[in-house]
Amino acid sequence: MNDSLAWPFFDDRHRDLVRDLEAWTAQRLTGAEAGTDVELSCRNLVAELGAGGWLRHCVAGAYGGARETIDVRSLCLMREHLAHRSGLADFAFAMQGLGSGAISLGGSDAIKRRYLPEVAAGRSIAAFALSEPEAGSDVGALAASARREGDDYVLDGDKTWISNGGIADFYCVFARTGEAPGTRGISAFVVDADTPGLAIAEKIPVIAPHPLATLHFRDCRVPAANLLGQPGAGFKLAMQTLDIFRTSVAAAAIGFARHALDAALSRATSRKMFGQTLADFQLTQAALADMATGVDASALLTYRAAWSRDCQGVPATAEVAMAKMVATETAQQVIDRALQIFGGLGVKSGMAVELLYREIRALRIYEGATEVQKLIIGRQLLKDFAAAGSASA
Ligand code: COS
Repeated sequence: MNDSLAWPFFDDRHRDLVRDLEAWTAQRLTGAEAGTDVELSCRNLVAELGAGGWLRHCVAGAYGGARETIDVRSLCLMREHLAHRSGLADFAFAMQGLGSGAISLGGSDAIKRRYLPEVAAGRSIAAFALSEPEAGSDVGALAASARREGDDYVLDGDKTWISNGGIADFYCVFARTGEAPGTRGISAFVVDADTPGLAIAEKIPVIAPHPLATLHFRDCRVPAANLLGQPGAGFKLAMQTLDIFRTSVAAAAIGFARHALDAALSRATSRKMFGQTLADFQLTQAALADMATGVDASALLTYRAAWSRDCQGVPATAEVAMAKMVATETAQQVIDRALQIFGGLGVKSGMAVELLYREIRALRIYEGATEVQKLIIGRQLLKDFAAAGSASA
């Protein structure tokens, strides 16, 4: 079948990047990287990815990055490839980008110089602190506050489901500064992990382990220079960051799904049953066809969204939402189907499909649940329809 790297979304540098990453992962990601201490494993992976030069793709060129601006197609290809190999390596890579994204997009030159080269080198671990116990999908309802006192802001409130919580060296935190109600009264700040008043309240264990925590901010004082972007513009900064990284979540889902499809093909062609192999049954062939078609459809949507951003200069929010929704939902189905092809062996702890089955689930929820993506797509359609109507009237 057609190699997706030959698609017109990509340049030779993308093909070279994947080839080089493949060589690196074959040597470095042997399965041992996901040890029993997930925090330690993650720290090690960030350091390794940094030393290998891969994290340079998470930041802009002037601050230690690989290219002038973040190239979303590169991010996506890398996540697809890393996720195929190791969910934890993909996580470690992606969180460096998501966690520093608001700095790349909104930080002052001084803040960028201070944080981004360390992120790119893997010497500093980043985290994105947006969600709260009562504000997940409805970000505009967030309650954490930041009040101005002289040259500082003082933060109070709770953040939860924070990836890299507990191991991060800094957090990009979104808090209410009150310029206006709702989404127009939120600002973003970079907060060093050792700032007095910031505490890790709880580590959260999940079905596919990775560092995750609830944070408390109590009279947590940060310099006003740590403000990212304009006061009151934090919601838009969060959404712009997610426009980049949601596309890469779709790519990670494709990596998981491709891994499951490879495993299913290998199992189907080797498993003997009723005097033939599993792959000889038309039912199996139909399942494989559905899986492969779903993976390709997901990849086409994902790389269209990435290409739109890189080459058309548009945020492509609705296209990103389509990609995230379809790729994560499809990957769940593909992995479930692969597990079924493995039969009882599929649910045995430690089997690749069993790991993938646990790994994929959160992607349909984090960085905007499928239902939020539908809302974004539906609203954009109605907006376009109204604009077309008023233009033709
Ligand atoms: N880029 C730039 N600006 C954006 C934007 C984007 N992608 N999306 C929305 N905005 C702007 C809007 O244009 C609007 O601007 P004005 O105030 O100037 O009119 C403002 O932001 C508010 O937008 P909107 O009215 O759409 O906000 P809602 O409160 O209705 O929220 C959703 C919209 C639900 C889409 C948003 O809250 C969301 O994405 N929720 C999921 C959050 C999430 O992913 N959480 C996971 C965190 S990481 S694990």
